[in-house]
Amino acid sequence: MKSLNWPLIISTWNFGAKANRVAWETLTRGEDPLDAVEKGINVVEKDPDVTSVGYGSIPNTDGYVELDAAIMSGPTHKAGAVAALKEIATPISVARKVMEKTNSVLLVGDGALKFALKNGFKRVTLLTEKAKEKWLKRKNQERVKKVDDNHDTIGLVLLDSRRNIYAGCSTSGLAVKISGRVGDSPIIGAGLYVDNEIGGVAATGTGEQIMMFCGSFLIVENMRRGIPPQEACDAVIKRMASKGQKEWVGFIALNKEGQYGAASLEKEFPYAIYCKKGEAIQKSKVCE
Ligand code: SD4
Repeated sequence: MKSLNWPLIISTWNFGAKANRVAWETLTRGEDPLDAVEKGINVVEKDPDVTSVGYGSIPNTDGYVELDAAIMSGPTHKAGAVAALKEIATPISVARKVMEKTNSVLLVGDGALKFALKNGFKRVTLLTEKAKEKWLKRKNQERVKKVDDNHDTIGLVLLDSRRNIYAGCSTSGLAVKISGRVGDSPIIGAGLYVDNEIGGVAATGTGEQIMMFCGSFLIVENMRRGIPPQEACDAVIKRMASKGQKEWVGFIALNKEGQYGAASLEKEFPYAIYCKKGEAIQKSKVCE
């Protein structure tokens, strides 16, 4: 291969740029690539101005912030996830502990909180005044369908210098979701998926639709057939559209050669890339 396009990191949305920077610094310090994924995502989780991930997120119908997150390691083909987790600001870190310290993949609700506390995580009040105001405004509206920056998942896919692939995602889900609702993000194969021989994918958008198509898994399987990441994403969006699915979704994908792409339904979304050449924000390809 002529140009060695790795390490390479891609992340969803504009806030992905902050996550990428920290992930890149962590990686280039020689730390574990999983630390890079986790620390990158932590930055977005801890940012109170991001009201769709971690601390400061918009709560569910009952006024509680419930968080979903997952992490997956290519070399071990292991994953960990948490769903409907309350009172912990960094669910990606809890997901990693699930992966590394248990034989389980997914812990939910009270069990996930109990596990987090047992592993040294501190309880915090996740609801901020800003998020509460937004919640009050939206509470009586129908679920917001349009794409906006306040309402989305951080998904990060990383190809390291050894060409191993890792991915993580974290979200509070759809704003003002029904209490107990879990989206795609903690579901392996939906919100994210990694096959270390092929590539990695992460999703954003309406989780119900992503889950019903096993979206991230399907894109990796397309790439397995030799389809480049961009076309692999396009094909899944088109399949959704062909079945009359109209809720907004988006995917980012990265393969083992360091090729990447992103596609979304009807409306573009920004995603952030970071590699040796520098960093950039790009727009997803819109498919219908
Ligand atoms: C979910 N996929 O829970 C997440 C939310 C999201 O744009 O990314 N919304 O369905």
